[in-house]
Amino acid sequence: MSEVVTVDGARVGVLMGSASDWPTMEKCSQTLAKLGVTHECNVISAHRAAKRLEAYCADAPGRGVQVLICAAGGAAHLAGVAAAMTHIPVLGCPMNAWSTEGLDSLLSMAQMPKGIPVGTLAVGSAGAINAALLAVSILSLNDAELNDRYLAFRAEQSAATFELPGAPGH
Ligand code: RP5
Repeated sequence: MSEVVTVDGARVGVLMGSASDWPTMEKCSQTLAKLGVTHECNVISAHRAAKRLEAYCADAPGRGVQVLICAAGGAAHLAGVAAAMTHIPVLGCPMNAWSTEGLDSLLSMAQMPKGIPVGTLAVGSAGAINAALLAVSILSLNDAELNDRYLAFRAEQSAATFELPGAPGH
């Protein structure tokens, strides 16, 4: 499917450079869903579908999308190009694609020249999940119910207990 998929009421747009990024970015989508954030997911490569990316970035904020999460690997330009084409916050998820364990993607996103920011997360699953949480944190600033859900999530995480079989006191 090459058409852009839009979701009514989506507040976050998750973009990937390739469908091969989905196994990692599915964790981002699952985290957004867990916190009740309506979102949409699309593969729109900055390199292979530049005009579609431009159209998406022009259209999404007007539909209510408030944060973009962009995942890409290799020479990962997706987040930077998206950030150049829209003023809404862009979070970058570097993928561990085919070489350098994702360092190439990390630097491509983190080393944006001044003027066009990309909030870059960690390589791989940790960054994918944290991008969702950071998007939730941003949206929570103007959404009391979402803020409550986010605080509950953090409290639950803090309360988690850890079994260490054989360790003193466990
Ligand atoms: C990037 O190249 C994608 O974001 C992906 O991480 C990587 C490999 O893409 P495929 O060759 O698997 O399509 O553009």
